[in-house]
Amino acid sequence: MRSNMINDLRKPYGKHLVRRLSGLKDYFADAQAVRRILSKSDPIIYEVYEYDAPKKEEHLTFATTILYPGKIGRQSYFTKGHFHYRPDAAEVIVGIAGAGLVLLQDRHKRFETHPLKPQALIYSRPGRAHRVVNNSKRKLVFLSVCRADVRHDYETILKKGFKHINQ
Ligand code: S6P
Ligand code: ZN
Repeated sequence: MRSNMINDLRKPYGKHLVRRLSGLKDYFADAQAVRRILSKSDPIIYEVYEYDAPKKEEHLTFATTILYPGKIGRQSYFTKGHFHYRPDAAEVIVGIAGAGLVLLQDRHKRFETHPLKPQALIYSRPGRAHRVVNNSKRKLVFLSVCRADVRHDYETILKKGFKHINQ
């Protein structure tokens, strides 16, 4: 991003990450379905465009995620989901296109779900892990904003799991 303005958040900017099933295989519950799909192809589950902010507390970082529709067994495609290592780092998630769900969970497994759709804003309070699920038939696009010095804790979700939503 060269200027301080983005005209259309649905278009590419910043760092581009592509998350395929092979990188998410341990997150989905149905290992057989994962193996069956991977024997034929390695579908893209989601892509992220992330503003490359200086990793300093005075900066914010933001990212646009495009989460594709699809299923692995009975589970709809979802983002890995993570806690922030800083327990005081909150996040805002805003719907841009399509519809889905935001799952929020704290370290005591207290769990909430919120519908995500264009113009909906979900506040992931400090100490909450967040995962987004695309349970629709269309692309789901959303923006996330948080402080730029956060690091993501994926390990806890991988080991202890998120409450599953099969739909
Ligand atoms: C970052 C924010 C998002 C996610 C992105 C992908 O704090 O929550 O930009 O990184 O939606 O999800 P995940 O769980 O693979 O990082
Ligand atoms: Zn986050």
